[in-house]
Amino acid sequence: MNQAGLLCLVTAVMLAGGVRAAAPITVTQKGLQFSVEDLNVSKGQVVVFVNDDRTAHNITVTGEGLALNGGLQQPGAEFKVPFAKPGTYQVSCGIHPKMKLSVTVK
Ligand SMILES: [Cu+2]
Repeated sequence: MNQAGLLCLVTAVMLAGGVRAAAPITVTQKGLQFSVEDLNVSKGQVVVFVNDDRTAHNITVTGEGLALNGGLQQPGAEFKVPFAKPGTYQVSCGIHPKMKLSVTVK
């Protein structure tokens, strides 16, 4: 096998081996709660927060040095959060304090 062939093979193995981040996970907000209370994701995985309520929400994400505020999220809107760093994160709603979700990134 020549060098170009070897490079091709290495690339194919990397792609097949899940070097790419896992597919996005969707979490919905409905009835003033998140669809799950605890979530495990892989490093680099994206969580898509969908507002399935008739009222606006405000996603906040804190943990591992991250402090993210998604702003006002209207009904039907999506908010995507990539979790790049392993650790534990708290997701909540700035408008509805009872809405809480814990995300563990491995
Ligand atoms: Cu809310």
